[in-house]
Amino acid sequence: MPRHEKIVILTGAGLSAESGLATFRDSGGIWAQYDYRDVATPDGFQRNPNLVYEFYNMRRREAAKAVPNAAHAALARLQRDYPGDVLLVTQNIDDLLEQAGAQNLIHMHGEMTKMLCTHCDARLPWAEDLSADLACPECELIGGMRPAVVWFGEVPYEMARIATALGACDLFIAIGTSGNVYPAASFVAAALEAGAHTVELNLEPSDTAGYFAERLHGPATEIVPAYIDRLLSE
Ligand code: BV8
Repeated sequence: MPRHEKIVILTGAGLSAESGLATFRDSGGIWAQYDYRDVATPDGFQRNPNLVYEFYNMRRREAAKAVPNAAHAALARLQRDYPGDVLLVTQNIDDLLEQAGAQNLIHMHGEMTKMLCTHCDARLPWAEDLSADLACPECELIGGMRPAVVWFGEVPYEMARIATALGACDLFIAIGTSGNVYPAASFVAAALEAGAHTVELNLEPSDTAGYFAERLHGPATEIVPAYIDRLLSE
């Protein structure tokens, strides 16, 4: 009988930092270079679509050069080898967890390698640059293609499935997230409500560190494999 039957793991930009992908709120991070209202809101896209296309095209090209790090690999290993259920909920829009072999995975803020057509709602894989002059492969209309990501003010994906998993979990782990963005930052409170043990694995204490029963700080490529080795040896 595993020590924990249902594990929910929330990950953020800090998980991909050591793969070379910028985080948002660290010094020199993405929000130090761009105002989120210009590039991560529907209004921003309305106002200046080309800036938003370029913002995601640049990040998609960066992500295409990145490879999974030891923390991504450890999470895939946990899913493969742990006898209990392990659900990964990521705020990240890169596909490094999939590349590492993770399966049971929800991208609650969407994926940069998928496009969404604002004319017909088609959501399709799209690894190339996006621009205003492209025709949707589904409805063939031009000018409606946007990254299939969740901007501020938009509803994150699979919230019902996440809420159900949080309500039933007995271990909740947050990795590489600053606890600034809702509803993801409220997941630890839901896990506590469900009676789960809560663990923060982060470079430094997050804004929600106080909610966690256990906190380990350090680079994800060190503390995540170590913690997962512990879980697998219990
Ligand atoms: C919603 C897009 C309703 C994709 C992102 C006013 C108007 C409208 C909404 C609001 C409002 N006021 C508040 C809100 C809610 C808003 C919100 O939370 N705002 C905040 C800023 C106050 N949220 C929303 O709008 C959300 N939608 O509320 O809809 C609703 C709610 C519930 C149910 C139904 C409907 C939508 C939020 C999604 C926004 N989209 N990105 C993209 O471009 O990537 S947000 C952006 O922040 C990314 O998705 C990112 O993943 C996310 C969270 O950031 P983190 O991942 O935590 O990254 P960060 O840089 O902050 O932290 C990195 C951490 O890693 C740090 O702690 C650092 O120490 C650590 N670290 C660094 N290096 C390492 C490391 N750790 C370990 N190892 C390392 N090497």
